[in-house]
Amino acid sequence: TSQVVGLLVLDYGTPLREEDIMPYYTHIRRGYPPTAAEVERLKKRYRAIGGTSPLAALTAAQAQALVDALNASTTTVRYRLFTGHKHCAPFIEDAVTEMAEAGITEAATIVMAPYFSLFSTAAYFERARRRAARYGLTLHEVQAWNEEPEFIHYWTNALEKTLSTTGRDASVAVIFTAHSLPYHVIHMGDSYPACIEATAKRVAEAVGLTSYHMAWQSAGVRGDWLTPDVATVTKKVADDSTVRTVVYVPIGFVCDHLEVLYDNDIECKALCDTLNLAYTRVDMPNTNATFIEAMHRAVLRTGIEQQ
Ligand code: FEC
Repeated sequence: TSQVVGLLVLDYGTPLREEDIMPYYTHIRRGYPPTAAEVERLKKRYRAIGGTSPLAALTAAQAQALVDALNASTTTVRYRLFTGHKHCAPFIEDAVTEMAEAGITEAATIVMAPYFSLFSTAAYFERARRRAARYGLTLHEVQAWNEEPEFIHYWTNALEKTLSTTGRDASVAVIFTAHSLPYHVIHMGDSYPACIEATAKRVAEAVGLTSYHMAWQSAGVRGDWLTPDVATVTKKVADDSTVRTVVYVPIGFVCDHLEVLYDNDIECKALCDTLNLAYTRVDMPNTNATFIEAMHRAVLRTGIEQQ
């Protein structure tokens, strides 16, 4: 029988019920509780997308598709799936402990965030590594997977599909978006913005766009964040009276969740309505086979099967 290795899939996490919103938001704030008004605003956003986010179910489906693809393509090892969240239980550390208790000594680990960031992926791995050290468990980390050709293919195909319905003349503006970051993280030398811009450029070139925009979305309410933000860019796009349609491409994210379903589909759409622009958004990867293949290849690149 082949050796059993772990596949540790990590994601942001989401509140499963309305009463989970307060502890979730407090965890995001590193233990400092948000104000009542901030919690109310967040509750309203979840209610507007149907009460809860599809993030939990979609991550579970993506992780299952990934482990199935891995097991279908190897006889050297047998992958066993474990999942942990950054901001809610079971936490990253819980998942690592569960692996160790199941007798796993080697595991590949991937974050459902494709771009390396000190704030995002590095923080997930740091927590996983610290807990794994307790058990002598070896983690093979996928540091980033935005450069996987299949990842670029997914977004190229998705954008082409949307442009086949909107047309691609000067009346259509394309805005690539990703989650904003607090400005101080950028001062720490984070490569996140540059990596996202490079991936957007590769997709734009593959699609043959002559012009496109990049914007940061979903910034928090406190402090300074990356610029330009998506509202500013949308207004700038509207200044050109030939533009009638905006196509949003949330290449920073990998499934339908609050930041896309609310911040794009409700907030950006409302802004487009006031500016007399037609709102369109490309489909998120979710369990698309090309997208799952990108993660599959990234896991193999860690060398976990060459033990
Ligand atoms: O669908 C869902 O229920 C969860 C969607 C969700 C994803 C996500 C991804 C990222 N975030 C990143 C950075 C920050 C920073 C702060 C921050 C705050 C929130 C809040 C909610 C939330 N985030 Fe998030 N994020 C998601 C949800 N995020 C809810 C709290 C309310 C709000 O501020 O809007 C600000 C922390 C602070 O206030 O101190 C910074 C980054 C990503 C993409 C990478 C990743 O997934 O790890 C970066 C999905």
